[in-house]
Amino acid sequence: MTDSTGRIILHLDMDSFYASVEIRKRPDLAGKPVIIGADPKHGKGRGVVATCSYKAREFGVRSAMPISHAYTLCPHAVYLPPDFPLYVHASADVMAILRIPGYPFEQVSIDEAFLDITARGSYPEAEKLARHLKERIRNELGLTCSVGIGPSKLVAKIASDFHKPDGLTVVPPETVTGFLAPLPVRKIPGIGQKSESELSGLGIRTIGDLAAINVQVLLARFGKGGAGLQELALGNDGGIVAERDGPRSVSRETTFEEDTDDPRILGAALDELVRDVHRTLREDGLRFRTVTVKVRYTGFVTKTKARSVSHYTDDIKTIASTGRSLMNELLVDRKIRLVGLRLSGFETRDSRQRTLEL
Ligand code: DCP
Ligand code: MG
Repeated sequence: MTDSTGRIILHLDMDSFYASVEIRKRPDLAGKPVIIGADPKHGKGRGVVATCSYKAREFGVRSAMPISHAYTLCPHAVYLPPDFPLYVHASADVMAILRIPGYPFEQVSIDEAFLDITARGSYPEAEKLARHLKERIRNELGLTCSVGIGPSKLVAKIASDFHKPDGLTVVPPETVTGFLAPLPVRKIPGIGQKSESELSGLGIRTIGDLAAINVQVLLARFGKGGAGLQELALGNDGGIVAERDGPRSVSRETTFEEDTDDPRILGAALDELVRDVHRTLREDGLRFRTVTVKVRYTGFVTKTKARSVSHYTDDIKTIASTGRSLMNELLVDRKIRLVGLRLSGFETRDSRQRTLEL
């Protein structure tokens, strides 16, 4: 296991990222409910919410909610379609501020990154750096973010989410247990609805409950993974901050105007997604090994299936045939609302090196 003693990790996550970038472009929208996502079509729209401003969240609107539901909660909001190139550009500006020579850096998504700032020497010094970064992002980019600092990536990430928006939460090692204990287990990244309800069945609701339970109970319920779960509850994830070699996945999805089980419509939609992800793959010079297909059925139940091929490739025929066979496996006696396609398992600099050495 990685020795994580004495590390100081910073996690930064932009506030309502897509919405904030749109509001920066149109200051008249400041303070208003702004929802980025599919066209709501006066409540008949079919897609989902990508994100929304904090004002819109006061009405209960959330990421990934059907846009039609958002419309019933907040019909008077300003609805905007996503402008991905604009967000990618803004993201690059943020990451440029965060790449500081001497501090290991890891971007995890379009709007979040870790920095290993152990070299700052102390938590007060780490906090000063966090304030400085927040100020630069505000002054130079006109955007706000939330920052968490702690002795592991896990604690830093939970801390950045603790006071949003525009938050700064510092959790020195001696306060980790007390900080985590009252939080629901769901706050641990990777614990989803399913694990949450399984844990709840064991009487475990908070991270403190999970930390305190006899590990044998967890081992009996979850097998070997049980001990790992308890380590997470203690704030230990063993992960290091390391630059990633490009994106971790490329994905696209499409929501149908009407739920369908017509194989021609489904096939055509998949073909378009194949062309789309393949274009991005080529533009970014990536080669993948894993194809994942996601299908959302009428009623919002969502299933995914993934398959890895034996060699790294950027071949469109491989994407198409693997995608087709995965989709066929997902066809049941039920209409489909959405189809998604994701490529992942990209070749890294390391794996390329290994290939050359063979
Ligand atoms: N996003 C998306 N669909 C989702 C979740 C997120 O398209 N289901 C996009 C839009 C978000 C961006 O990714 O702006 C970053 O995701 P976050 O989870 O960090 O959400 P926000 O930055 O929007 O809000 P928060 O202030 O809660 O971080
Ligand atoms: Mg964010």
